[in-house]
Amino acid sequence: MSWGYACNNGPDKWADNFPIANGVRQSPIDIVPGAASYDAGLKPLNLKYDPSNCLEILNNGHSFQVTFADDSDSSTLKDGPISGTYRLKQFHFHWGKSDDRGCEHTVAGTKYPSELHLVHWNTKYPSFGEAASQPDGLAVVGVFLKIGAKNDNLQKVLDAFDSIKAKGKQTTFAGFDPSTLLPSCLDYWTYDGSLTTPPLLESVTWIVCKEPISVSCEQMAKFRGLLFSGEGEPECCMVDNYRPPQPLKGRAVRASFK
Ligand code: E5Z
Ligand code: ZN
Repeated sequence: MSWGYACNNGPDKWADNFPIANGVRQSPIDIVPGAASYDAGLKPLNLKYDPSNCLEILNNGHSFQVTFADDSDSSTLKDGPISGTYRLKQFHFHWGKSDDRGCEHTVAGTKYPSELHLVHWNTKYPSFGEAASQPDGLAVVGVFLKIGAKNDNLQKVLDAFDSIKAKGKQTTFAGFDPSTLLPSCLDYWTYDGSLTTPPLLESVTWIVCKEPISVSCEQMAKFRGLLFSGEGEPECCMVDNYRPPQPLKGRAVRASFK
């Protein structure tokens, strides 16, 4: 059986096939702001995204992702806690069945209804696939979503959902600027972690933004209309596709802000 988010194949079962689930730098974590240390040496994030790199939107059966052309340095993350140049590969979200849960990271136990992940890979490696198994291979920017005003930039993504309802469906999605999904303040926490889905590789420098972006209840309902299931299979709504916080195991969490 392949991994998922149900009782029989969900986060509690992942260690059966991916023993690294019990590793030393697993994600997500509960971020305790009072226990994070301000590091004056942490630089501001330097994000430059070219909307013409945006290619397609895909329901992969675990989430949906928007994929970018990553064969040049035109959409990159630099500075912040990392060295060198990381290219944007894709962004995706995790969310809950109801508005009281759905994020992966939590902040002193506080849960948000969703979390956005912008996934970048270190160009000192030849490809995303090779970077994904290196300790400094990936950098993921996490952004919390909180219930509030309708998000008109996010709506452009949601408007494509009719074409990707079932697992395996994809459609072209051109010209979208992912920087329109970032909060106005880019203060962040950072720590060394992992992919939050199998293969759970311990290759991610996590950069979690302090400031959430807004999403309306109606928009959250649209996320929950996607399906884990493929066309022709019994319909199973895509909800609760998040991993709960994992043990910190002595890791440092640093803050870019006081
Ligand atoms: N939720 S997340 O941001 O931590 C995240 C980001 C990216 C992935 C998973 C979770 C992801 N998964 C695909 C499988 C993978 O990219 O990571 N494979 C890596 C090795 C590989 C050849 C890929 N080898 N191609
Ligand atoms: Zn993710």
